[in-house]
Amino acid sequence: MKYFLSLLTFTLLVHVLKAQPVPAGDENIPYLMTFGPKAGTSWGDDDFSQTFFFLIPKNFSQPVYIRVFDPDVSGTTDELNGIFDTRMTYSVYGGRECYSHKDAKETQPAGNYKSGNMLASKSFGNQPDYDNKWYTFGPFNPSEGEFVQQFDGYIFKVICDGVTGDDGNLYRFYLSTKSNENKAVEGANAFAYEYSFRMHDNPVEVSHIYPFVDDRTISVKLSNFDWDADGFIRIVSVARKGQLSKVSTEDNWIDDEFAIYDEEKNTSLDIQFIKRKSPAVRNNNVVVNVRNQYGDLLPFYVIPIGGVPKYNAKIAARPANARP
Ligand SMILES: [Ca+2]
Ligand SMILES: [Ca+2]
Ligand SMILES: [Ca+2]
Ligand SMILES: [Ca+2]
Repeated sequence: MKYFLSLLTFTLLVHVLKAQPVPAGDENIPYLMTFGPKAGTSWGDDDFSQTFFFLIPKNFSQPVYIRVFDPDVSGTTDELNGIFDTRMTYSVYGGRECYSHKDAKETQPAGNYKSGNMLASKSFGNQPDYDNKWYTFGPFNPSEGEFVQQFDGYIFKVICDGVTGDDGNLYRFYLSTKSNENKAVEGANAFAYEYSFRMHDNPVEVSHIYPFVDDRTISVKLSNFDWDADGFIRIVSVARKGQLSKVSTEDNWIDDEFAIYDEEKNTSLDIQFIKRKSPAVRNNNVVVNVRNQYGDLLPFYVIPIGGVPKYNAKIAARPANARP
């Protein structure tokens, strides 16, 4: 029994270290969520589109694959509205400006948000043969992405757009070195500037999003959409023990602005999404973004930069803009 337990622990540990799903382990977010465009926004998606960026370190030269779990809109994972009559298109972009174009880094699917070269695209609807299964895009040579100096690596963009219908598509990604299984790309990461996701149904589960605060940031505006009557949203950081944020209710946005402490620069914030204990809120879809004082969006890395921030009581927190 003891041997079995240690083997189990070891297996879990290896799994965690090797895992590179999107959403990732520390986020504890069950699924990304995108609705068909005929759905009312009260279902929890404000714009029927989700963009994710995948970052591959410069020195990684093997081909990569971008895999989608449950790409279809049917079955038990997805959110039924009447009958399943929804189509989603997933498109992979690389090349010049796939990341660096300003429209690619905004929250709305507007302007040239599909910038760059389309490398692959596929639509899925009510297709039970893809239910709870993986679909694989690729192989892609890392150099087909856009080289971005700031990241010292190549970036690919994946957009999931609701094309027709009114049902909710739940899905996940995995950046893999293999076409038929999930094998992590060493040193890779993924990030989004707006996160549309599904909360757990189980009230004990806490989901997390980790915006990275760079050294230019002196204040942020955290916005959330369609929180329903769920629990509360709390911000933890190296200098913040647990600050409650404002929560939206049904079908609306709410903003919460607060100053950044000097000690939080070049660290990630931990935005915690804590469920109401009773009665449990089920099928809660939420959208979140964070902007700095210039209106620029903060990236949410699935593997938080600097690790998950831990509050340190010894840090004498002062607002960044209070320093001479
Ligand atoms: Ca429907
Ligand atoms: Ca499905
Ligand atoms: Ca799905
Ligand atoms: Ca909701």
